[in-house]
Amino acid sequence: MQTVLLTGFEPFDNDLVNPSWEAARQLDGVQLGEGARIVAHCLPCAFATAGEHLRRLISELNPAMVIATGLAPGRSEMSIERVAININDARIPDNLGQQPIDTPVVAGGPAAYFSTLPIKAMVKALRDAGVAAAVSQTAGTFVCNQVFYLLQHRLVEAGVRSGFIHVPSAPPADQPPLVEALRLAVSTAWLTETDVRETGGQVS
Ligand code: PCA
Repeated sequence: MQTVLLTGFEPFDNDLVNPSWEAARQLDGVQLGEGARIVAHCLPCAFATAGEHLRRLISELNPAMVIATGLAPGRSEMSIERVAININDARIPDNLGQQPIDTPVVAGGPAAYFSTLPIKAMVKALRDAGVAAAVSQTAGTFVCNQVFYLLQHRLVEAGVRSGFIHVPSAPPADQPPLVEALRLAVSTAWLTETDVRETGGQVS
């Protein structure tokens, strides 16, 4: 049985819950086809500890795919992230009170990494199911981008597909619940070998 590691984040910025973890934890143990199942874990929202937590999970679980998720306050759609950048620039302190400004995620690392998930197929599957979704060209410069960058830095050469999804605070009332949207995004990622060719671009 293969493992798809799915992470969410603990609450931050004085919130009491983080919808990314509320959705991810409900998918713990869910089967993806015959050969794989989701294992869900929560990451701390702290620059100093999130990466180490993730590194430990990856070495313990040896996952065949990793999808990290976090909350994007103010966004109203599922954001399938395309790119992680090598910069920390925190607008607010993290949960340990740290607020790095313009520091690299990995000193000397490449400027950016791309998601290795089938991001267009994921957006299409979500939209077909009535979920507002889009390719996002930036995962920000806070802890989510840091985790996304560290994930890609570690796994791109290992050939393990990985990426990041930002979830909205709450989907509009006429849309499927977040947990169903996340289940669909994860299963599409797992089951899609070759991404679909469909624009996810923006002019501005
Ligand atoms: N969102 C933050 C960090 C944790 C989370 O859920 C971010 O977008 O960086």
